[in-house]
Amino acid sequence: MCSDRAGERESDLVYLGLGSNLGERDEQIEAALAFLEERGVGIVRRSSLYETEPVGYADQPWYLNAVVAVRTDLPPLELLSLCKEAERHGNREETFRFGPRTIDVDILLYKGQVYRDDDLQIPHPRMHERRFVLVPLVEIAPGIEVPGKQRQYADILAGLDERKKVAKSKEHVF
Ligand code: PH2
Ligand code: MG
Ligand code: MG
Repeated sequence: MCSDRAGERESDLVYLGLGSNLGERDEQIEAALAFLEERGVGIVRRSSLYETEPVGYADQPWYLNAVVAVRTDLPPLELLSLCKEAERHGNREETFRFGPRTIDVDILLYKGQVYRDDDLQIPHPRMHERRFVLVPLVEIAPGIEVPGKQRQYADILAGLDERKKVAKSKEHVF
């Protein structure tokens, strides 16, 4: 795990966001990553785990969030299906938009490409306004750019108004 290949650029990889705010949060993130790895998704880099204040709907427990860089040959929609399978495997139950969940696995970026259809939008449509995504992303990919734009996510993060708390977890380490 976590092997780098010579000449591979940050933008050649796929970035997934993971989040959990119900149950054993760190174990559920681990289990989702193991599930993906067992099905051939190669984890190249993983961020620290972060304790994050809920965004979108405040009255719910704090989340653990992380971002991983992965290598996969799966096209976007097949990867999306696999992420959903990992969520079902993690006993995710549908609640409501922005509501609590045992595990959430989102495709953030896919090989520097833009992808849009009814079921999937890449880049993830809200990632650029969320510190709980951008802080771990920039930790593992400091130079990563918005697909098709010469704009770094690190700069977007620096200029973000959203002030929800995001702190490296001392309790939970990968
Ligand atoms: N996910 C949401 C809604 N709000 N807040 C934090 N801090 N972390 C999340 O992963 C998160 C959220 C819906 O996907
Ligand atoms: Mg999400
Ligand atoms: Mg999701």
